[in-house]
Amino acid sequence: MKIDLADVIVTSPDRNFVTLKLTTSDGHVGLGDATVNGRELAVVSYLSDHVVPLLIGSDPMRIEDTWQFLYRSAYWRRGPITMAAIAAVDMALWDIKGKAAGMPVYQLLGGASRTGLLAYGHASGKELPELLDSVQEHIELGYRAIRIQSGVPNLKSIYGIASQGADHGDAELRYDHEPARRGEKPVEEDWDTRAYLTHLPGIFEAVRGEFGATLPLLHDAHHRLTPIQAARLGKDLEPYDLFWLEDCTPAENQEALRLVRQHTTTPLAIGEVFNTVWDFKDLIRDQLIDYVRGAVTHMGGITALKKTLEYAAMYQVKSGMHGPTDISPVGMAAAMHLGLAIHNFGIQEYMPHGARTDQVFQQTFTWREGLLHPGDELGLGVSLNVDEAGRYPYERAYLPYNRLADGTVHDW
Ligand code: EZ4
Ligand code: CO
Repeated sequence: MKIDLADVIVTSPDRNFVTLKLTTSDGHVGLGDATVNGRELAVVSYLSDHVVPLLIGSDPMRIEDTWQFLYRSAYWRRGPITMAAIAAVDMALWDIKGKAAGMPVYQLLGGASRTGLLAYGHASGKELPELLDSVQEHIELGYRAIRIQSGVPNLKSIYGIASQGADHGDAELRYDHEPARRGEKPVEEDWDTRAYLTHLPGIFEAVRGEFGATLPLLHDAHHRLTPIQAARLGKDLEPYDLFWLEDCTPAENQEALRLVRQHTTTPLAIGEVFNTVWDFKDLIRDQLIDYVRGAVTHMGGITALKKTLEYAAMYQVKSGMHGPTDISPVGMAAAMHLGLAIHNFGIQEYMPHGARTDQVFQQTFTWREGLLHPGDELGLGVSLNVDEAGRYPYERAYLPYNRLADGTVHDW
């Protein structure tokens, strides 16, 4: 069997997605997600200009060898664009191997270690009543774990608040709080760490007061804090027993987490922007985190994330794979197959895609009683309707960014 065709498909049903489609000489089709939110066309070029010519004629069964070849032969290693491109190839090859073997991918990875994947959803509100309604809605949707994001007094627009979509004229689009906005320039948002740190503990107190002590609650600080600010937040949130505090400091400096860890027992999750095991190595080895947020799409594929998670398992660190709507249905399926198979699964982030996205990508996963399951179709279980995809050409879109009151650019 050989790879005959490699197509890079860009489509923008509810948002931009980049998908690699490999077709083999035996007629098997494999799909891989290569979406990097706000920088999609860079991955398109990396794939079409540099990777596709290397794949044509090669053996699709050699997943590990292809990964090592693409990683090492480029000479220039790591980075989000490179690793998303490698991830797409890797996913597509697992998809093909599953179809050729007559099995869903999770079977190739060792089989199911559980009946389904605990998933968390995103509740948010500009003000407390809107947030409490949103938590209630998520409970009714079946979520058994819920992320809590709140507006902050005097800040107009911040990360993670779904209802702000309407403020930017996108009410009809299901961006929710996954806020890459179509347009020529990124939307500017505002930030004030002091106001946030003062406000947030009261929000958690109110949510616990309303919904009780047992519901697992999560929070994303989205890289905006210094280590000592993050340490204070972790301590202040201890009475509310968080499942995790996510991305409390910028991810580049692994050492920052040591200071946070010394001060708080609030569990820590990090790594949605990481690309390789090297970004996680010290954090795992020194037991500075509890959950690995890496996505299959951004960590170089199933092959690479599986190795990272097996390393994490030695330190009782669990998976918490990134699952916003900018991970395509193909990337989500890959996450579900991997999460079902590994022993140290923790939780899966899950936001439903929009209706147009579901028309472009036919999915076969199930969502029952708060648990996800990738289904038992062969391979990853996702197919792509190329004609439907073609109805939604790429539209320029950027993630927002932050400025402080004095105009200084801040982490978003
Ligand atoms: O901001 O996926 O935990 N989830 C997140 C996401 C990220 C977006 C960036 O593309 O932090 O909402
Ligand atoms: Co996050």
